[in-house]
Amino acid sequence: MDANGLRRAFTSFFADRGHAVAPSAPLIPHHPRAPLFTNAGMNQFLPYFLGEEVPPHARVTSVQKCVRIRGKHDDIENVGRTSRHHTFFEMLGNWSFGDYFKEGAIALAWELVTEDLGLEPDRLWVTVYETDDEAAAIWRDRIGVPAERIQRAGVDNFWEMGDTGPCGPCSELFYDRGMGPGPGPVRDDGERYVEFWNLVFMQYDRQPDGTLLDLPKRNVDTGAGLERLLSVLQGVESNWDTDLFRPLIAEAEAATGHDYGADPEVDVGLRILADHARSMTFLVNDGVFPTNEDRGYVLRRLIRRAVRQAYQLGVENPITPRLVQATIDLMAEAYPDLRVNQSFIEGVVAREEERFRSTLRSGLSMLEEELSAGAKIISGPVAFRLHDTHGFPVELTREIAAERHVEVDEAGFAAAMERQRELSKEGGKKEAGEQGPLRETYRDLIEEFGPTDFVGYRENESTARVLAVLPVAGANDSELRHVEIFLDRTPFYAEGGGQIGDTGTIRTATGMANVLDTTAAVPGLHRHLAVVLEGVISAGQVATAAIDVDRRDAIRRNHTGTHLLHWALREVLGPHVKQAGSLVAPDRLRFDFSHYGPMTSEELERVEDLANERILADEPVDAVSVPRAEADRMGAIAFFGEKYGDVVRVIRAGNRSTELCGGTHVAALGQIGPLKITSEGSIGANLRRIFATTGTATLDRLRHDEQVIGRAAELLRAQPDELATAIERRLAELRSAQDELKAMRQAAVRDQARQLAGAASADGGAVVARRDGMDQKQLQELATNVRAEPGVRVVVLGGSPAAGKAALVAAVAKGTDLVASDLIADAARIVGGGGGRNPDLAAAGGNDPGRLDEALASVRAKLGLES
Ligand code: ALA
Repeated sequence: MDANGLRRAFTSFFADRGHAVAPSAPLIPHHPRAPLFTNAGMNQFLPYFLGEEVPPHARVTSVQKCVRIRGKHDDIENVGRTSRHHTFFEMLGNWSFGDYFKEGAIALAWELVTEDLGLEPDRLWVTVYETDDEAAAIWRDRIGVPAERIQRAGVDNFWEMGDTGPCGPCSELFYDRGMGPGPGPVRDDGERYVEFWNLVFMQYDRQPDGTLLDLPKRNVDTGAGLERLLSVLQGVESNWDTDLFRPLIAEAEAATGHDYGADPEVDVGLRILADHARSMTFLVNDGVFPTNEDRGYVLRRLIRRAVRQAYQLGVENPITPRLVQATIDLMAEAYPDLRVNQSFIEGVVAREEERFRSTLRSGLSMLEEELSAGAKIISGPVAFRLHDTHGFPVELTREIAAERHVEVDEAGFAAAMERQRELSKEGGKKEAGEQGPLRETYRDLIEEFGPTDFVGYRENESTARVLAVLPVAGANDSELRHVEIFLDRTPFYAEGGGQIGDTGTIRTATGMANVLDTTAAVPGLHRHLAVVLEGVISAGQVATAAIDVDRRDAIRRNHTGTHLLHWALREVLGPHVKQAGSLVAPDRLRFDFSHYGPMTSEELERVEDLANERILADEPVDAVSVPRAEADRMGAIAFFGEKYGDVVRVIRAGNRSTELCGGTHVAALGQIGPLKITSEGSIGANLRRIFATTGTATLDRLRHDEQVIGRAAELLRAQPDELATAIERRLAELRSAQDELKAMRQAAVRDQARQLAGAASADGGAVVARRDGMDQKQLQELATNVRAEPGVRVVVLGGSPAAGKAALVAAVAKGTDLVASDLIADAARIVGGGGGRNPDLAAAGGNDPGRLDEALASVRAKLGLES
């Protein structure tokens, strides 16, 4: 059985037993309590476990792509060194949300592995949580597993998604690869027993303070590692020998020129290349870019780690693109979107490799120098320089050092980073806000009344019932008029999918409130953030809820405009353009997307033209709700990072743009009005941001620009069309006036210089004079001009450039034995200052201009002149 066969066998087994088949969720999870990357099949079902949403099916199965780097489950250090750890892997799973529990889960798993997959029962071992007598009894009495092959363990048999969140005792299935009697999985620390399936009895929600709360229901969450199960079924020693890895290892062999199996250390490197090839490919495909933060940093570290492995195996040429290509060849059948994004993914990794390769060699030799000089520890500044100048993620430095049993001075590194952060004043700006504990009340509301009925696609004003009025979290007594209002039905759109929330009013027989914003308190529950302006509003009342229609219309124009823009960008730049975020507000729209360089002005114009062509064609916009698979057939684009259910809403904005979207839209494209891009720029590596306007906002902008141009033209007394010529003319005039002024000033200085020099012959070539109102620079210019006159040996000028300031300058001609700085040293002290050390041309300043004459007299005395 190959990988495709196993994926199919698993999901159809469960589908035949009443499970809905869910597609793999993206690697970027959606729920606020989810980990950084999707680390298990259960992540996408968090709202069902936590009781925030009612699951559409009580039984589900899926094949989920997972990444385990960072967070509670992080396997990167083990990759390549064991037969079974990967940064990217696929998890086969089945779920029960309050349906079957321990007995059902255990019976299903046993049936699948022993009957459908044909594993010999004699080779199977199971473990249960140390106190879980119930599970142990089911295995023994109901299934018939001999008691000696049921073992108990502590933390290893208690699975948790992260430091907080859903968790519960679990029972694991193991396959014995060995011969003869053995100690069993709990006592064996080698690789004899392959743990291939984990059945979690999900009952608790771990709180930040460590306590366990009961989940609303008792659930089942299972996960079988596709790669591990495959290695068992294919009768091979390790995951690396399955059909999921052999072709990748072969590619790594071809690229490095090393044979797999010849040298254990080289093998580790080849396996790391095969492993990282998969994780980088899938991460970029799901919208992650190499950057210095969060997910982007993890990706950067993966790519750089792979490049460094390749480099040490002697590879001088780019390797990541060919590894990505091999991965896609292998995985595209199961994940067809990889093929669509192939050239984009290759481009992203190639550019990251190129960036790193340019400094890799110098960085490695710097590190090598430290290590071979016998360093016991890599100092903080060295680790920092490797990071900052050579692009070595500190984890990489740590790994290379650890290979030589050397540590990194973590505190020193952190301090150096901190200093840099302070310097670039970036500190404190980042870090997402703490997600406060979910308020029980919201859950109760959903439980009692079900999700809010959103009627805003059709209605602007609706009659509704007030379900609850709560004080805004954190409001004090004097602000009690700030409330959160919950209705059974509402025309107010709750902020989501980039579209901002509606504003408007809610009235009842006894009061009126202004709605300032609408958000989802928990998914599906519309929260109207309002201020009560008249009387009171209380639960149970009938209310009239009315949105601000003009504002919503503007939002509609921008939202449909965003879809057209997305479509046009893909037409002009290519299908690698993926939405990475958007903001749909009444006055403008913002669209962030993946693309590797600035757009040219031709590209921007082309995008605008395409979008406006569609707008002028005035094609209708419609929304249909269809099963996800049907939406895929329609070619609908799903927004990156969004979560969608089984039935999705597809917006067809005219005949070209088809996207999944829950937002509000115009009825026909013509209603959007003129669409204009107002700016395009970078917001990170391979990430661009566009601002644009539609409808009257475009008109407002046009008027504003007209006014600015009109005012400028008026000032220049030109017609707007001749503005550029008029400005050029004025600039030329200005330049020639400046040249003239400069020439005149120079002539005046030369004149003054000649006058001053005239007196010099009487004083044996020395000039000492006072000139007020000139700054230091002008005094210097005058002094050098005087020095240039025939017969002048030395010039000392003093003056007060401004109130409270004194300036002195000395210039000495070549061939005299006078030293300019010495000449004015005493004088400078007299005016309360000091000055430069230059022997030919020295300047000094002070702040006691009242003693300037005295200071100049001291210079005369020094030169032996009469005062
Ligand atoms: N969520 C469980 C795991 O990842 C099944 O092992």
